Amino acid sequence: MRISTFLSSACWVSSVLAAFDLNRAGAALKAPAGDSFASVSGTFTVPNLSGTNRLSIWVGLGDSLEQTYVLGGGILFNRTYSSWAAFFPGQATDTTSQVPVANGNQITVTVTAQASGGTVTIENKTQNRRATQTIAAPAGADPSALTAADWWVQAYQVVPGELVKTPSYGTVSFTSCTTTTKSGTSVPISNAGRYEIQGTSGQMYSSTTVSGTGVSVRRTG
Ligand SMILES: *[C@@H]1O[C@H](CO)[C@@H](O)[C@H](O)[C@H]1NC(C)=O
Ligand SMILES: *[C@@H]1O[C@H](CO)[C@@H](O)[C@H](O)[C@H]1NC(C)=O
Ligand SMILES: CC(=O)N[C@H]1CO[C@H](CO)[C@@H](O)[C@@H]1O
Repeated sequence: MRISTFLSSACWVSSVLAAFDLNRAGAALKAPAGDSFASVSGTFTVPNLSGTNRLSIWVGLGDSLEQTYVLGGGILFNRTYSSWAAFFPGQATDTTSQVPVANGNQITVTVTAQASGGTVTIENKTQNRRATQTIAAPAGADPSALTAADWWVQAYQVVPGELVKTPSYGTVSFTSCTTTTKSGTSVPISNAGRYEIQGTSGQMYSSTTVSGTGVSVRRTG
């Protein structure tokens, strides 16, 4: 799979206003100045998806709000469900054979930065299956300077050049959203900026809310 977009720094706003990203909804949290994230975690329930439109639900640590480099993992629906881990722009590893995914499963993703890369643990809590991938940082990435923690519902173009589309996902809620920074502090999720999936002519395909404990993304449009 390919995560083909970026978050422009111009998109960053406080939690009061939603920023518009072409294909992701959810939230991004900035590390305090001079600090960076050591880990991020989040739990969600896999929605009942069908049809030909694709969707991924994932948790990550990015180098900046521009997200040139992102260590993360989660699930993808592309006619069938799979699980994956990646340090983008490096190639994603398909982890489905270790952690299969089904509608209704409760999935926890934990991402940890390490000296030369990081680990992504995907756990199917419903059946107590988990797998940890250790992933080397791609060229140019600095795993000790990951300053954005993210929880995403990502849409894709089915036909390149066309508007993104999503299957009907209802509401995806990330719960137990936690972060730790290198200096050992925890940044409240309530400080996260919200993002929405927007079509090029302004249609909104999501409505994101951030609370004290989590992020909820409801499909609209
Ligand atoms: C979904 O599957 C199709 C066909 O195998 C593939 O071309 C496409 O890249 C996949 N999309 C994602 C987001 O992985
Ligand atoms: C999932 O949705 C399909 C319709 O798209 C429905 O037929 C099926 O019963 C649903 N499954 C569950 C477990 O809710
Ligand atoms: C990986 C794995 O064991 N997946 C399971 C997660 O839990 C659900 C519900 O028990 C199972 O249906 C999956 O097979």
